[in-house]
Amino acid sequence: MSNYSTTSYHLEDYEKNTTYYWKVVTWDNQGESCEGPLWEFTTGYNYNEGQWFGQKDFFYYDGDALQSDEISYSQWTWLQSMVHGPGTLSFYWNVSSEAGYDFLDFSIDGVVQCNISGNGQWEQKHFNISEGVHILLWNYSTDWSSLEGFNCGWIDRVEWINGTPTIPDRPRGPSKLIIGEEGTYETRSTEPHGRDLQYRFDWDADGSHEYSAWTAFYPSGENISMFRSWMQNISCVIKVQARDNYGYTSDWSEGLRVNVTSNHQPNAPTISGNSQGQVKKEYIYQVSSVDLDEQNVSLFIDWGDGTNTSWLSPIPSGSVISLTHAWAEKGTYIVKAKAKDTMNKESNWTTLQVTMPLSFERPHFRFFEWLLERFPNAFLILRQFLAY
Ligand SMILES: [Ca+2]
Ligand SMILES: [Ca+2]
Ligand SMILES: [Ca+2]
Repeated sequence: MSNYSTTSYHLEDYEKNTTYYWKVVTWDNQGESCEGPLWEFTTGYNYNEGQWFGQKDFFYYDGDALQSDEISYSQWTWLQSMVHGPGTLSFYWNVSSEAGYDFLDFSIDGVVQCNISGNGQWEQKHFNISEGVHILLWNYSTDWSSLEGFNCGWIDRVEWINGTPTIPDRPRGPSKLIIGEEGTYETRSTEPHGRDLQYRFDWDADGSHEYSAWTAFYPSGENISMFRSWMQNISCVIKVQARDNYGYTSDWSEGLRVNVTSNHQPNAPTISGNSQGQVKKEYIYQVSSVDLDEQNVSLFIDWGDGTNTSWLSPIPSGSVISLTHAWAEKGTYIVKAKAKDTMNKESNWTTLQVTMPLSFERPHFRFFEWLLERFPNAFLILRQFLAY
């Protein structure tokens, strides 16, 4: 049967002494599929043909339950199933029998785990099943005398939970990247039984899907990371899933949207500081550059006198660096500065003309100019001072 969207399936009629094989294949709406391990169970009977059957008169859940067939003294009737561990088994059971003499018991690989007898209540049992193939067997048996109650056992709501890895964390990493820039994306999942896990990413989970290869196996709960860069402008959602070595696969994680854009050159730097000064005296210049991609920037300053800073250590975009320089000889110099980002994309040059020494008037001369402007009536007097 196919195209079931529910998580349970009722098999109505069982043939006695028959082994049933079944396997669950799931697929999503993208056509990706995975399948669980092959299961089987066997209906049994003893020489008096006692067998288990489904009935709808007495049950714990969902309108039906398995019931052991009518048997007589010193007989038994059993139901067997095989599972591929690891996983967790749970079921409800009940019995109506001669207390202390006629039993319903449950065994794993031939070892009885528990039994019930008398007139019971529906009771749930849990078992953690270890790795590998295991035989589960429910058996109702009578002793040589006295049949009481309904003289049978019931089983209902048998559930098997694979050791499925938990859904991995949403990938952690940069949501903005530049073409060619590598992003590191980290995640983790845990496996209920502590077994190792491997991971794969879907680099385009809301688009055409692009699955990475499965990673190597890592311990359950350990952070893992994967690198990725894109070579074109793109906006995509990345997701991750985990898988154990039995092929049990988690659901996909929540997505992280990543926007990949072209790299912008840093802005031409700004330079502030004196444009005039005296030789052999140190002046402070402040330089900065902004990178639109918020990448760190390195600055390069050419002092125009044959010396330069070479590329300085990267600093955050927009932060200011202070540098001192002194010029040894008189002259006019063109100071130039440029910046580059972490992908070595360079800005345009910024220039600043610096004159050494300053060809300005002497200070006292400027003072008189100031006086002339402020007190024009003093002009004649001042002319005398200035020897006109
Ligand atoms: Ca049921
Ligand atoms: Ca008995
Ligand atoms: Ca940039």
